[in-house]
Amino acid sequence: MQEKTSEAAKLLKASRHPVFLSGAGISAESGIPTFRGEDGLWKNYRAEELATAHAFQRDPKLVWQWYNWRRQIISEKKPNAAHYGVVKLQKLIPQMPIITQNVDGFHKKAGAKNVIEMHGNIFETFCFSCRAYSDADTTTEEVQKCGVCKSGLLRPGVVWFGEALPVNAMQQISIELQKADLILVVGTSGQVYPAAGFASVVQSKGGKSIEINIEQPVNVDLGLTGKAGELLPQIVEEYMKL
Ligand code: BV8
Repeated sequence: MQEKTSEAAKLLKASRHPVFLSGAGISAESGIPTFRGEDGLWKNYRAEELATAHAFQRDPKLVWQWYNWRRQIISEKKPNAAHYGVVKLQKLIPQMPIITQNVDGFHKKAGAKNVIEMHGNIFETFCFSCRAYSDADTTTEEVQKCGVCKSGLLRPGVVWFGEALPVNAMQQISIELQKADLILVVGTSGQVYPAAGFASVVQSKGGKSIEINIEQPVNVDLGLTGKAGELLPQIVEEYMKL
């Protein structure tokens, strides 16, 4: 595998503007369940039953408590070697933005800069009706009323299925993808759009794609099969030899 991590380092070194894209797999070694894996979140729940505005309107308490359960898990865990590997890589390639589908906040927690949390952050909360952000306690069992409009219910600050992504995040991402000549994709099943289409945007402009996944990556210029927590630090090591 050293040959591949060295090849990845060379591609990164030769790149003028690489972008980094992560999914739930980069937090797997922190002990946070992914969505579609063997022990994934969606194994016991259906995304449509929980991660949608309709689900929240139908049963706000169920959805709120599901996010409480996930926040509890995340707050007991910490970033892993993969997150710290990306921070080291970004120190070597400061122009590399980190686009993440994850809502756990672990890239920022590990010290990464220029992080675009395209699906929001599970520890943020805003009002379902007036959309005012709230710093209310997110550990309560009960769904809380908005302190601004007094009528709406507070919801997690994440992007649900069927919801548009934050405008500023999408604007930033399109600027980065236009400049990108390489994309490094780590720990995503590539099932969720628009993130799942980012690699083909870069490739369609003649850019290169590298992917790290425990399952063999396909349709990429360079695929590394293995754990992000092992491979990312190895790529950094190889990069520093160049
Ligand atoms: C939108 C927040 C439009 C909530 C999430 C085409 C174009 C546009 C939209 C669509 C489209 N087709 C369908 C859609 C709709 C939909 C969609 O994509 N549906 C899918 C299911 C087909 N998309 C949307 O609704 C998006 N909105 O496009 O809006 C619009 C415009 C205007 C007006 C209205 C609407 C919004 C999508 C956001 C959904 N929210 N999360 C929450 O977290 O509860 S998505 C959710 O899935 C998470 O954010 C997660 O990050 C994301 C993707 O999953 P992955 O990260 O890939 O995780 P997964 O478990 O699947 O895979 C983990 C991978 O890691 C695996 O491959 C595994 O092998 C690997 N792995 C495991 N361990 C390791 C590892 N790899 C390396 N090392 C390890 N140790």
